[in-house]
Amino acid sequence: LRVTLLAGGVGGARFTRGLRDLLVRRGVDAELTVVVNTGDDLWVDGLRVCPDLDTVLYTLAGVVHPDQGWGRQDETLRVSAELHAYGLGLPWFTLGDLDIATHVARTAMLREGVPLSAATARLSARWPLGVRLLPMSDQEVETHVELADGSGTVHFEEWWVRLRAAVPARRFVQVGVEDASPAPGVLDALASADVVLLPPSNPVVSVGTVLGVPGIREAVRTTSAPVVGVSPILGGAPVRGMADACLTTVGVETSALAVARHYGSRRASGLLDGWLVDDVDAPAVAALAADGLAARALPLLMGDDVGDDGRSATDAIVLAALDLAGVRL
Ligand code: GDP
Ligand code: FO1
Ligand code: CA
Repeated sequence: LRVTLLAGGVGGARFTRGLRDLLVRRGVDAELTVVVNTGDDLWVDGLRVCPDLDTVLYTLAGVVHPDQGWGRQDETLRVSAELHAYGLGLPWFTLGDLDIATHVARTAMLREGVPLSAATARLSARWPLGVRLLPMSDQEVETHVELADGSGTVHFEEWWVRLRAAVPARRFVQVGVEDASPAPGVLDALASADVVLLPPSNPVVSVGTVLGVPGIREAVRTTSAPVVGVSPILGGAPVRGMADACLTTVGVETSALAVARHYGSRRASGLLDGWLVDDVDAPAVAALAADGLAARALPLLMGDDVGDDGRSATDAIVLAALDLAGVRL
């Protein structure tokens, strides 16, 4: 079973981990590929930091900080403290010691001319991930945010982390995207997939950014595989983070139905064949069916506690997504 996912950070990472673990437990021979957003990437003191790639990497490796959802568990901040003493670092962006080692390793490879996709493969090789991690592109693409109050433009991470998305965004700009191309393996992973999944990820600055790389949207549209997404919006609000602020900027209502319509039904030159919504959004199912989308409502909070049926909430979401795609395990 070949499954290709388009993902951002925490939501995409947790879903992919659940999918991988379920397929392993059921003995399904699977080839999983995650195409990860790199629009959040930034340079800090000469180091290339790739928040979403690292979140997926650490989550699949089992070394992610469990509460934060990003960064390493058992992290220390000695290097950052030393950098701050030199007047370096970003006061609003926490980089732990173990995490910095990843950025040093990656940057060393990039400076030798190794493309990001190959550097990511080498970082991944350290752990038995059971998933192929691909950056959306080897070229640098950065999401910048034009502030609505006219005070200027900031990097997406500064808007999200320092400003907590509290200053409305007028526009998101994907700097460098026109000159970017999909990383090696991305188009093939979409074309040759049996199933394409959009896990719960930010529809604008994670999945939207991946789809913005020339060629990727078309590859999702034209793959022979069914394309099924999981709503990151439950009952009119994101589960975590400020995706509502991002949706407002692009003129999309913060609802499971509006996000599905934003992606569009493949029958109407959109991307989706199926869409999972939470039980609280069950009334959207009929509206989605009228749009030509297979939809189902079930609890969409990804929890790992196992119930009486031996399944976790994440397992049930993964199984429902595969089921909508016509794969019964
Ligand atoms: P980020 O890069 O860390 O912000 O992560 P993503 O791009 O993967 O986006 C996270 C999105 O996933 C947010 O919009 C959340 O609302 C959503 N999300 C997080 N946890 C859950 C969950 O348990 N269930 C669902 N359905 N969505 C979730
Ligand atoms: N998120 C924060 O809220 N605060 C941080 O200081 C922070 C640092 C950070 C460092 C490395 C990394 O890989 C991720 C980091 N994140 C941090 C998480 C992350 O960048 C954002 O939550 C997402 O990119 C938003 O989509
Ligand atoms: Ca992110």
